[in-house]
Amino acid sequence: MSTTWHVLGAGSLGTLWAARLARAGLPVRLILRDQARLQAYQAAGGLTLVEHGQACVQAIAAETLDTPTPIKRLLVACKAYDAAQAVAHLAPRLSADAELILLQNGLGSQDAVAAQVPQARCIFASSTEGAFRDGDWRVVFAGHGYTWLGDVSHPVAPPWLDDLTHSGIPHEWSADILTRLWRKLALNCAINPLTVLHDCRNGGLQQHQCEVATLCAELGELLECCGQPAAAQDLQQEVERVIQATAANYSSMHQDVTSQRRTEISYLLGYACKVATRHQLTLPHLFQLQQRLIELLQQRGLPSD
Ligand code: NAD
Ligand code: KPL
Repeated sequence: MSTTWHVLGAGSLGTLWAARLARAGLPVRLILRDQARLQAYQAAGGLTLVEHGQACVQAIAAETLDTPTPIKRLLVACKAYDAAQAVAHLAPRLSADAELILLQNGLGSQDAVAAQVPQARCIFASSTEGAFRDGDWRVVFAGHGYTWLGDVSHPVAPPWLDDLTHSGIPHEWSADILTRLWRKLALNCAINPLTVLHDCRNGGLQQHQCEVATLCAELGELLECCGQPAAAQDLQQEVERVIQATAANYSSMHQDVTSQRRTEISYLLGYACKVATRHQLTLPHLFQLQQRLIELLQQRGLPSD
């Protein structure tokens, strides 16, 4: 009997995973905030996955945070700023051998979650897949990509990676998951805040090459200083490549600001600046970028943390 995949955070990425796992015949349960959300979900008749323009409804089982049954495998798909609190709520339900898979972008939230559940194995993930919701309980699979998973304190891959293979979730076990997360963080720091400040698509940054290059140099210095030289390698070239490859897209932070949603700034640029301060590094452009972004968020009435 397969272990049930409990999915905490029935948003874009969580439902994308849930829909594919359930489609492969694996046991999945969505964990919703409260009874009202559960009733709304049940009234909708399930979850709709839209892939290649085709919509498919699946009646995936759901429960609330307060359901008393134990949890052995938990996919945490909340935003970085919600993850630790949401997991703390579920801590009493976790079995002694529980495993958590943390899908959060950026850094900082993973340690905050792990601190809530010291007995559990926490597996970090970094994903280049893309999904968005185009309605309640509907998710659109927008960008095919890859998910790397790894465990900083235990290098052996878990056997349930086979579930991902059977579900068609492209993935790889990574011995250097922190390097992957740092590299993605650096890319996001070099691109996302500037797209917000210049109010442009990613491709618009081709008009701001000097600013991008200066940030890449400072981010490279930070990565070297905190023991991540591999994440610093050819950073500027990769940032330029991503800008070109995603020129027509708005960055996720730009989309959040446009939609008046809270950003994950504290787990991206905020985290980078915090680590730089800890290492007493002088990175004036990075700190100035953070200050400009915070001011813009405050002007828009959005949280700046
Ligand atoms: P989302 O906002 O669509 O989904 C998060 C969900 O968590 C929401 O439905 C929210 O209601 C729920 N939630 C928050 N607190 C909760 C609680 N206490 N109990 C129950 N549910 C709770 O976010 P997303 O876009 O799926 O992103 C999740 C994470 O994955 C982020 O860190 C993001 O950066 C990362 N990520 C997303 C994508 C993507 O394409 N969406 C791609 C790569 C990485
Ligand atoms: O991950 C991204 C995002 O928008 O969050 C890219 C496309 C790499 C830009 O930083």
